[in-house]
Amino acid sequence: MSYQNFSLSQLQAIDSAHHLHPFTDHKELRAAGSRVITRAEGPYVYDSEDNQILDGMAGLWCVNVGYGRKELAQAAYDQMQELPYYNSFFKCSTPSPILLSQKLAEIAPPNLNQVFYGSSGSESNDTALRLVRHYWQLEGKPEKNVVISRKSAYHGSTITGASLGGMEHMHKQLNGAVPNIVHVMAPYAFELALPGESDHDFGIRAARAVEDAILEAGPETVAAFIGEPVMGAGGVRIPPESYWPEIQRICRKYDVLLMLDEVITGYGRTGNWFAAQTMNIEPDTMTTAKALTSGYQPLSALYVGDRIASVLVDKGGEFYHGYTYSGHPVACAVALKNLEIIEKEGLIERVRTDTGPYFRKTLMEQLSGHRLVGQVRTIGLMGAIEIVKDHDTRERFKPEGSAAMKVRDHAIANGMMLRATGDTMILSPPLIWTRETIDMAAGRIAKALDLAAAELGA
Ligand code: PXG
Repeated sequence: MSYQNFSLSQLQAIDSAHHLHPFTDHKELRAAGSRVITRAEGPYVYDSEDNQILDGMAGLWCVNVGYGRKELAQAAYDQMQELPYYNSFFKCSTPSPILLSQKLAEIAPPNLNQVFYGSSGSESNDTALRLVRHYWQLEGKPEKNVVISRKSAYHGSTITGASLGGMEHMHKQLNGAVPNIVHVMAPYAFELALPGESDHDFGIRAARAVEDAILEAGPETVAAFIGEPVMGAGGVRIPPESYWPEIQRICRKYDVLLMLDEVITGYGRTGNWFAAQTMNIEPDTMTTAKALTSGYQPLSALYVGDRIASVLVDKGGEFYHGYTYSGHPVACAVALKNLEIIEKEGLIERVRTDTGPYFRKTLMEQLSGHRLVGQVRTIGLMGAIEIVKDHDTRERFKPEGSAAMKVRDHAIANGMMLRATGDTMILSPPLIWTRETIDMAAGRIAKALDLAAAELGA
């Protein structure tokens, strides 16, 4: 691409004139001008001014094998040459989604053996809801169509995704969400645990909020519960160990399906292929996207459990649902190669046994005592740093989110890409990070915290 013929200010002007960005206040963006990222290699991204930035977010929770993987480019090139596109409708198929489906069944929890493809997490969550409602109709229980979700959940940005999610500001803009979706408290002990309440007790209480919602709606009307194993965009909210077993028990008791959203946690992030394995969860559907291709191609896969799949196949007739790009051959070829790289390089085991524990130890030792830090928590290679005004009382700065934004700005200026959500700093780096990369990141974040503290007068 010949963007080199354009100066940064020219690119910014064109961006402002024609490009509407996701989740962006455009007046603000256009006043400041966008940061233009032009290339990337390994764990680093580079902007148009050739600043090297260590990418603590793996793009947007997706580039698990890091940047610059020639094998993935080659897999896409080869597939494009041979067969760039053909559909999977009308009794057709193509080899790469066929082989990918087999691979996905092999790495998934035992009762998940079939997949339905889309191009994004939002699309696959739409498919999941369609399928769950269809399932209960096929079972002769059409009245079972309420879904329980959680506040602050993120399940995508289409109307279905935003409705399933629990972001109030998103609901407001919908001006009419998908009906029959109920949101209960999130398992977020840092803000919601009662004084003196143990982590275990809080986890049980947060899970019982789901049971209360089921009883309030009437179990005969509740189709499913949906949740991210670890809430990602909501702020890497890691539930207490007691939470998921209790959710599983409650779902079984009331015959409520369990829809797991592993769009962020899937493909190695928590030290296993899926968080379902890390946390021993047995879902009926499992949504995945992002790291399935390490973000090199847009692709999502909804895993459909045996219980739903067998009814769909035996009794369902035609399922009136699907996308032009369901099972896209190029995206699926890249996914296959990506999974091969993850396996060949032992990235998941490395997260589980080495870099994950080292990540936790390093962030705890170097950051958790900082005066701006209220809590550090990690699981695998994802982590959160809570920004507070007072380390002991956990009082926040006002207005909400302003302090974390300062930390973020200093971090980026010091070569460290981080994300802030509210007053929570988030890290979700590529799985190729080594102990040295973790040390480098911790040093840069500590420096950003010091600079922000000085600016905030804390
Ligand atoms: N489920 C979960 C758990 C997600 O994190 C989606 C579904 C939707 O996926 P698509 O591919 O439709 O975007 C996501 C996406 C952020 C951020 O700011 C997070 C996501 C997307 C964009 C921004 O952390 N997660």
